[in-house]
Amino acid sequence: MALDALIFDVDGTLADTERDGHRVAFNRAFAEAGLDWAWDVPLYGALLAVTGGKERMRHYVERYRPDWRRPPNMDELVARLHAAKTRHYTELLAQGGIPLRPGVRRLLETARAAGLRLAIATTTTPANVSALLQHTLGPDAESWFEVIGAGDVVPAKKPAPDIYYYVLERLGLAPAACLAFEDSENGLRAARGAGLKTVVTVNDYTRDHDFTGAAIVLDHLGEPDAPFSVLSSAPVNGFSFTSLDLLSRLYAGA
Ligand code: XBP
Ligand code: MG
Repeated sequence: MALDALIFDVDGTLADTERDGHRVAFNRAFAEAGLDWAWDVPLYGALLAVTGGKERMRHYVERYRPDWRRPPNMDELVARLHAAKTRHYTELLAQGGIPLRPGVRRLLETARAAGLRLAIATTTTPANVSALLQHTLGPDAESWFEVIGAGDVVPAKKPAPDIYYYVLERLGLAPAACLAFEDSENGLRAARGAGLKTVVTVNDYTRDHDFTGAAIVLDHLGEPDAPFSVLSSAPVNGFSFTSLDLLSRLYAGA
């Protein structure tokens, strides 16, 4: 079977969005609502174990604020806070504050030119994906991706494989025809759970995660003038950035 499609996670993979993007947006929404919830960098790193912003807020209250007096309708508060947070986050993206990670634009453009199909499988909210793609790749960038699987379209978020099954079904492809790109243990477990070979690029929040089962673990996708560092044992002799040739070898070998 040939490699037909590349399926990308968003947060932490296309761009380093969590520490200076989502986390800041959550804190702005909390302050706006008059809540004394403040997620500093280390706490947010711990909270990232729970994927999904709404689920993360519920987890925060249960795990860290047991004495906080819950309102009668917690679901309504969470939904309202999440809508505000998404507004703050998309505003941050519009200000150009979150660039793509190294090698992302290059790989997307090279893959498109070679006729590979592209898709997205993410836990974040669809509006966030649109804003990131438009503000980093341009107004028509969403059309580069045949399928964008995002947020609540599936009942269970990562590490459940649901979002990858959702994308594979809409691509009409078997997992064996695709490669996934992820940044976290939850993401790798979701992709592997759906049977996908997976390339991992780590970031400050995920560097120490368990990436057993990844086809390769890198610090980033690399550029011709900015070589990647290989953090796992993988046969990449002679490669210094993620070319289609390297991906084909990983695909064939993994
Ligand atoms: C990362 C997530 C998301 C974001 C916050 O998604 O788990 O929940 O942290 O976005 P992925 P929302 O790595 O799968 O792209 O608040 O919209 O959930
Ligand atoms: Mg991610």
